[in-house]
Amino acid sequence: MGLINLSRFILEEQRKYSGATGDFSLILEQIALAGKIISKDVSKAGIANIIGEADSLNVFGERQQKLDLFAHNTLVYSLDHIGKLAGMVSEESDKIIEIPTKHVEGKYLAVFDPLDGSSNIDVNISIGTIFGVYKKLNENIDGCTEKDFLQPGCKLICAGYVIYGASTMLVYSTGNGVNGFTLDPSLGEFILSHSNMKIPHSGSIYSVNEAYYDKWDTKIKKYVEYLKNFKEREYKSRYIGSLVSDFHRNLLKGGIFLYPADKKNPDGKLRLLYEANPLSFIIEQAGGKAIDGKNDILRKTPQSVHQRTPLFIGSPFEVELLKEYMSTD
Ligand code: AHM
Ligand code: MG
Repeated sequence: MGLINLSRFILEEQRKYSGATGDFSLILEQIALAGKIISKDVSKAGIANIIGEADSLNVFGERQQKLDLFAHNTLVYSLDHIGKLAGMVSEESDKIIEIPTKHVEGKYLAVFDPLDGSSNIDVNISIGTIFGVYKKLNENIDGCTEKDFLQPGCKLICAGYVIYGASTMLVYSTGNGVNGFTLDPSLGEFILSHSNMKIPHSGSIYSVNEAYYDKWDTKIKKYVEYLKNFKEREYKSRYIGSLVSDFHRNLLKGGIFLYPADKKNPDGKLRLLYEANPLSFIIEQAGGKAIDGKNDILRKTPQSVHQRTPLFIGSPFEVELLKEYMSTD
């Protein structure tokens, strides 16, 4: 059988659903295009004199890196003119991104973290783009407000990520399983390389920033200690500090990623809308679980577009165990 490139895969998937208009496929194709452009620039970060901090701070007061801004602009530029979106939310913009009046509006909403793990850019470590697509709740009203984006993750129509690692991969789901595509640089095409991805029921990796141990709740401390002393399996600690990279490794190998609330970050660090939700959508589609300690991430209704959440995500066994620890006194 020949290679299956992303466009072919999208088209074949679309044909399975009568009534599919192809609207949504164009959004995905454009995100893939943005991923290729970002990948090209990330891969020459060391030589292109584009490493370094830009002057501005993002909405959280964190210093933005030049590649963050480039990735943000690339995604917006790839998506704002196609007539399929009513607005976008990006980690790099405090305000909702509206569709310029010269372009036609559509019925979908996109959310993204353009370049996650950005502190790893200038040390040549894998980083990624995380994205999600929702349908606008009321298609009869033009434009969009913050309220339109405050939908729980279970309402996502599509979610995915692009990882810029040893190779560039795009992994996505539209709610019918998870598929991964590897960028063939000689063709400039994403080729299906990981079909119907499933996370192992249990795995030997736990990923958490253990330097924050003293700031954790006792329950988290006890859970991590339990994993370390687990008799039936020897757990390994693996933490890159790039969510997409840590997530991708655990999806393939099994285990758990934890970013708990702590004394410094009482709501956790990661963002619900464009970090936790898309990855939780993927993990559930791959047979895994994602919780905030108590509730499923995908069932949380966001209160604001840049809301943070604690995140525990990975194999069912490790996440269920964590849930038990969190529910005991
Ligand atoms: P960013 O969106 O500013 O890049 O921050 C998110 C990143 C995640 O990729 C990663 O999981 C986390 O921050 C690491 O945080 P810490 O350095 O506190 O462990
Ligand atoms: Mg981020």
